[in-house]
Amino acid sequence: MTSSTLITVAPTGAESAKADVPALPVTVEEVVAAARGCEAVGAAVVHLHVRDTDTRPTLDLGRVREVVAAVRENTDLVVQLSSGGAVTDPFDARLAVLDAEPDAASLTLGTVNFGRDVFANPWDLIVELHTQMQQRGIVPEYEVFDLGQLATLARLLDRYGPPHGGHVHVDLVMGVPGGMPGTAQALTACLPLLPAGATFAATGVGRTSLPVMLAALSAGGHLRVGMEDTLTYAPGEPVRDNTQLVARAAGLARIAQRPPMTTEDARTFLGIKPMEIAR
Ligand code: KMH
Ligand code: ZN
Repeated sequence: MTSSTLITVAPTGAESAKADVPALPVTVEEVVAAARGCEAVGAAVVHLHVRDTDTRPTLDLGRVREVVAAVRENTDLVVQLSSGGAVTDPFDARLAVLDAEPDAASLTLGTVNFGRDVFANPWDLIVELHTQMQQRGIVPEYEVFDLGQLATLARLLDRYGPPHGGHVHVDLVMGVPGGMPGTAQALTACLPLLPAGATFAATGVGRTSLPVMLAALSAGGHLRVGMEDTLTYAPGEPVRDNTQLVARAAGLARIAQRPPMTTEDARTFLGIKPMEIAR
C-alpha cells in the first residue's frame, strides 16, 4: 500500500451541458481556474475533456492543444487527456488527441452501456491506443467500467507488453448505468483481477461517489473525483465546484493516514518524466 493517495480531478467530462450545470468549467479560463484550485487542495492529476467556444464537447486538436498548454502553464498537475471523448465521438478523433502530447491519457478496456447510450471500445481501438501510447511515451490510465474489462487488460498486456513507464495504473469507474455498481462488494471483486504490481484508483459516479471513495481508501486505492462524475455534493445540494470535491477527497485521504500525493511524487509513481524535462 502506498503511503499517500493519488487524487485525480475530472473537472468537466463530456456528458453534462453547461446550461444544466452552470458551475461546470468549460472555457479555457474556467478549466485553468478549476485546475489551480484543485491542485491547491490536493489533486495531482487532471483528467481533461475539452469544450468548444459554444461549450459543446470537442476533440478539435487546436482547442485540445490550447487547453493542455494553458493547464501546463498554470499548474504542475499531470495532464491526462480523455481518449474516451463523448459517446458520439468517432474512433479516429479519439486517437488523434494523442497528437496533443499529454503526459497521460485514459484508455477504456471495453464497450459498455452508458445510460441510454453505448460507449464503444472495441478490441482494435484498445490495441491501437495502447500501442500508440507506448510509441509516443504517453502513460495510459486503464479505465475499467466492468469486471470483464480486467480480463481484457490482462490479455492486452500479455500480447502487447507493458505501457510506457512500465507501471500499470487502473481506474475503476463504478456506478455508470450499464457498468458495474458503485459498491464496496464490486470494488473488492475487482481487486484479485488486477495485474501483478498494478495500482488502482476508483471513481464512483453520482451518489456512489462517497461509498466508492471510502471503499477505495480502505483497500489501499487511489481516488478520482470531479464534476465529470458527480454533480450533487449531498442529497439536495448541488456541487459548488470541483475544489469542493477534491477537498473532501483529500480530507478523507488524510483521515486514512494516506495524505494527498504531490504532483512530483505522482509523476514518479505513474512513470511520467519530471516536469522540467516535460516542459
Ligand atoms: N464520456 C464517457 C463516454 C474517458 O474519459 O476516457 C467516457 C469517458 C471515459 O469519460
Ligand atoms: Zn472522462
